[in-house]
Amino acid sequence: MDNQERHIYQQRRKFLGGLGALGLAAFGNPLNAAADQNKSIALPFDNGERVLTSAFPQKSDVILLRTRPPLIETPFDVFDQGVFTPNDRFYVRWHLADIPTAVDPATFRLDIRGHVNKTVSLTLNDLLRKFPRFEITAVNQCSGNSRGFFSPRVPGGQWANGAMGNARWTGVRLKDLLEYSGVRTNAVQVRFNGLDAGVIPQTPKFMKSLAIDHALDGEVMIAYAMNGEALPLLNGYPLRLVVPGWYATYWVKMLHDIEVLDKPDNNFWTAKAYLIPDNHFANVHPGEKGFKQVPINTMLPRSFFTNVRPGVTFRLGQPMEIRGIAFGGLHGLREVQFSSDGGLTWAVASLGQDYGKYSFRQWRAAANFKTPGTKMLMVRATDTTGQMQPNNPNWNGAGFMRNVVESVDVSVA
Ligand SMILES: Nc1nc2c(c(=O)[nH]1)N[C@H]1C(S)=C(S)[C@@H](COP(=O)(O)O)O[C@H]1N2
Ligand SMILES: [Mo]
Repeated sequence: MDNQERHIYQQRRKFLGGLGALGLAAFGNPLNAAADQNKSIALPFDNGERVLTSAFPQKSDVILLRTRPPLIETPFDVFDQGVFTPNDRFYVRWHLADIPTAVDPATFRLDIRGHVNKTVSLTLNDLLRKFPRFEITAVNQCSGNSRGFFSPRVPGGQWANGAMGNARWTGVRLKDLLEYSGVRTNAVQVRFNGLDAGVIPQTPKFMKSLAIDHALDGEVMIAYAMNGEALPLLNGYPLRLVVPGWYATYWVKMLHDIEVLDKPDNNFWTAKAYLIPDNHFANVHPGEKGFKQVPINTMLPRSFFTNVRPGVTFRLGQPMEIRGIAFGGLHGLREVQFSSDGGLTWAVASLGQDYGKYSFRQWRAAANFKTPGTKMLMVRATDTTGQMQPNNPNWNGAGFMRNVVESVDVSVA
């Protein structure tokens, strides 16, 4: 067992040690947290100055984008420390401002209704006792991760690359719950609803739907734990949907209501929001109009440097380890390649432990510069279908699905 595994194992033991892990849920005034003005961080684009805050419940040293509803980003150095993103550093994104500041695990119910044979209302204990435990490691990435790098700039949360995180999710398969309730033959979609709401009643509830076959694929799950502990409130306590390989907009938090539908969901958040240009990289020209749009769906491969910052100086002739993280998106990761000469030549990076096809994976490569000057380091990932990250960035008005090859300029002296 390496250190990371041991840590997870201990966390898991702690979790298995008692249902007490699900028994927390009251916080004082968490959602109006004021920033701790002492620490700040500069994200690498114009207007990227941000405050680091520990004022939100169960969160420490995270990047504040917006207080209410919360938008908080993971500082990128966290990703150098391991492939599991700690819960207290994990990014947070909510659309609506009326978020419960406490959820009582004793009275909480998860309802399953609609086109089912029997309507059910499950307690957290039911989930723990009546259904097999299911676990998967998967990357949770916001559709708008890296939006701040779009050129020309686009409106929306100005994230750098930290609107993502990787965790081991524990809970139950959605399939098991739907089969328990009994899906009727004419079902087409399943809709998920959380406990959050807008401040005025006219605001549409945040609900997302999945096709029935997807919902029943045996991988889509309902998590009650993240990295071996109850979900932090802001990451969806007590339950959230986990949709491996799909953008996080589908990962409905504080999930309390599942409705099986016999016609396609027409609600705002499924039918009108989170649409992308209907082409592989969600790519159009600024100003382009009249193109077909479809709901955002599966994630593309990405790779990042975690131990090299732009502008650092490397010693001439001194071997250096370059490392980072990568993931395959919907399909697993096949390979990561590294270039230390601006993409003229590429070497295959070595990969760290494999925690499954939806997980982050660490990569490592060696660099040894023989000439001084400015060098461009690049990294690119290929998934198991042979799909590689593109050389040119995509663009769309919502700033979704960035996955361009990452590069960083360093100097050698
Ligand atoms: N109930 C609810 N679930 C939600 C959202 C929301 O606004 N309300 N936002 C979604 C979006 S767009 C993202 S990116 C992820 C963020 O997950 P996290 O806050 O746990 O990182 O939650 C998803 N689930
Ligand atoms: Mo998102």
